[in-house]
Amino acid sequence: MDQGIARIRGACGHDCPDTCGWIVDVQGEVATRLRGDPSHPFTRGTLCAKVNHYLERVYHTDRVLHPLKRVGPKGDTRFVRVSWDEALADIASRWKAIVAQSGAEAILPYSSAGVQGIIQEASLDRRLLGSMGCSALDRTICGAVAAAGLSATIGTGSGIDPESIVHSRYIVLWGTNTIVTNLHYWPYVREARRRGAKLVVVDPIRTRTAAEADWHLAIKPSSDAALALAMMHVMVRDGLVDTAYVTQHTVGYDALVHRVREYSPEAVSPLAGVSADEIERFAREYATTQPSLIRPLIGIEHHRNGAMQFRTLACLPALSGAWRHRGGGLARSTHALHFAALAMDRVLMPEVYRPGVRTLNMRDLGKNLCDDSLRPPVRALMLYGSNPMVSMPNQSRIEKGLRREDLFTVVHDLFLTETARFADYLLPATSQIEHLDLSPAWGHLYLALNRPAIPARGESVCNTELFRRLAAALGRTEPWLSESDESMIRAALGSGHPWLEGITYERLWEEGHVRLRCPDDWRPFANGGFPTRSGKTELWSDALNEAGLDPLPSAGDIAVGQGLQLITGKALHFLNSSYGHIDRHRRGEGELPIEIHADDALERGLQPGEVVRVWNERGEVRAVCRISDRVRPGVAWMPYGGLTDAAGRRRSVNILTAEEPTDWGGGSGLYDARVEVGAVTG
Ligand SMILES: Nc1nc2c(c(=O)[nH]1)N[C@H]1C(S)=C(S)[C@@H](COP(=O)(O)OP(=O)(O)OC[C@H]3O[C@@H](n4cnc5c(=O)[nH]c(N)nc54)[C@H](O)[C@@H]3O)O[C@H]1N2
Ligand SMILES: Nc1nc2c(c(=O)[nH]1)N[C@H]1C(S)=C(S)[C@@H](COP(=O)(O)OP(=O)(O)OC[C@H]3O[C@@H](n4cnc5c(=O)[nH]c(N)nc54)[C@H](O)[C@@H]3O)O[C@H]1N2
Ligand SMILES: [Mo]
Repeated sequence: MDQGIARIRGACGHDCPDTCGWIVDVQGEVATRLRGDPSHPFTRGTLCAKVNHYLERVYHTDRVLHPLKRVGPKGDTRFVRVSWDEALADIASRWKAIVAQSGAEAILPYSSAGVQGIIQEASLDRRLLGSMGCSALDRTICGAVAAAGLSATIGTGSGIDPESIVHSRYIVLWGTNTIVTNLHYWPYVREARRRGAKLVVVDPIRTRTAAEADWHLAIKPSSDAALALAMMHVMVRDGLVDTAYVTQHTVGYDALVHRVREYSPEAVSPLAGVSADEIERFAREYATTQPSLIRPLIGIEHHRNGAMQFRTLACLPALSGAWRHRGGGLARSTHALHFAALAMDRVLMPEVYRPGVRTLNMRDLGKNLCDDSLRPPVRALMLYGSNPMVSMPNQSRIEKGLRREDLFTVVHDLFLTETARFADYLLPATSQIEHLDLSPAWGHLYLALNRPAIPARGESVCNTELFRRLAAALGRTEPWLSESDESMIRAALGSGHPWLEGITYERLWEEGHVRLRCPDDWRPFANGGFPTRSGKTELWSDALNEAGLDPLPSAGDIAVGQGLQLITGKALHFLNSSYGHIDRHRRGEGELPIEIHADDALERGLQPGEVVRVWNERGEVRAVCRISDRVRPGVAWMPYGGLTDAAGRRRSVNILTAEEPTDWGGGSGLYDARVEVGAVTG
């Protein structure tokens, strides 16, 4: 060890499946280096285009380091520095007045996964705001629809251990851009290919990942369920179904057989935009090359038929019998596996929440803020770990709502985000190297302890400390509102779950990360045992039937409409909206582009490199036109996460998206937006 340098293990807190282990070098109280932990099996000593520069974020001159109070009109960003005591006292008295006049439901907490970890993401905030009886927030913008869809079929949103992909022989990355969004999984895919696996990518865009595949199926957006039904059609017709598995471990097979009759490859080909021959081949290869693995992540849930798409995909591994084999089946988020092992109720304490409060969906922020008929109206917002002005649909309506002079908005963040510009109080938040957290992952089974490496910068506080302070300012004295961070983490680890055996706070403190004690060769559904009502894969679902939904898999509501269908997927240099204000990352992405097919450009008379208008009934952005065969005719691609358009205006791509509920599970049909593209005139 070098003289005077302490090396502290931690874990990335971003909303990303990889949850990398990192090592921070600290001299005195200054972090001098942050690198991927070479001993972390998933991280393997490397980070990513974003987090390689994490210390620039920590020490950025734009960091908010003191509580700020608005002095100008909303959105003018004129703030003055105030003390924590002053800010807390004023917030407490404003909230008390609102509660007295309109009831606590007039206060809406608003947070997402800006920091991921069991205490900083959700703990004392839930206890305090839940026990006050504030409105509840339905946090379904990411993962909830996928989980709801999969659960309808297999009872869970997760599947096998993603690492067992190395044993797969046929891998389908289905609507996920692994190299951009899940980079540390790529070496596992490569290893499987080295051992002979074939890689298929199903994605309307020829992403970086699709370009690396053995076979790219450039499907039409939201037609995945139709494609899967056609695959099942072929499997049933050609006797490629694992009948023993289906008989023992599924319900509703006969009804499914009846259903898939109408989904012949010829019938589905025009819907999915791939040829009947390709569908035949895909079905045959998928069914006969075992172990076969389907790997979706989030992309396909951002459609109106998102849940049905996931539900339908989840039928395939039962028909193929892929669950039997190591490396076969379906692998999605591992969060549910971590959360099943940890004693989360001890952290969240749902028993203290006031029952019967209303729930508002996070997708509808703009709508709710502008809704005069809402009783009580939203009079106060407590925002943290989310930047809805950029990340939620219908940016213009959100802005209109946030501009309301009668709305009292408190934002807790590290930066003056697009949302924080409209705050009445902006409170400084710590970065991940300044606070403690326990970090489960949604892309693997390593649980990490994130140790603080440096003291909190300026007067910033972590989320848990913020809510301890708010509770005290409100005069609340219950001990569970001031529980320490360490105590909550120890409580979560103390579940007695077999997968946590031997995983103690002390061990995590020393080692940084430990793999959950998932059995070797874990094949959760090799012998059935699905956590569904019937204990089987539910090809027919009574639960959906009772909810008035189609009990069988179907193509769902495939997006159609005028103009181009706009997919706004994740960008390499941004993490959702984070890093959008940092020059290095903006340069990395360049000016906001729109990629369209040559046919669509020709029809509109557009040239490559030209700045064009992209618009619909909700708004307009300017973007640099890229003409590319990475997209199919009728589909346009723009990266999500940037803060400005190509004319330098504060407009994100979400000015073009609508608050559009999906079939079930919440969420929003973000990728169903329709746009027109044209020359800038005048
Ligand atoms: N660099 C970077 N990494 C990130 C993030 C980031 O912002 N930047 N964000 C993180 C977060 S929060 C998440 S949720 C994950 C998301 O990880 P992914 O799910 O991998 O990411 P997305 O870009 O949402 O969508 C993946 C792909 O789905 C495709 N797609 C869209 N519609 C359809 C469809 O109907 N059918 C099919 N088959 N494909 C479709 C898109 O073209 C896109 O390439 O990434 C995480 N990682
Ligand atoms: N058009 C389009 N829209 C999308 C998507 C898309 O693909 N296309 N993806 C959707 C998805 S999958 C997701 S997950 C959402 C993400 O949407 P958001 O959850 O809003 O994500 P971010 O924009 O990264 O905002 C996170 C904020 O948390 C702050 N933060 C970080 N750490 C802390 C902390 O410790 N404490 C506090 N208080 N704040 C902290 C960051 O500075 C940042 O401002 O976007 C969704 N919106
Ligand atoms: Mo997400």
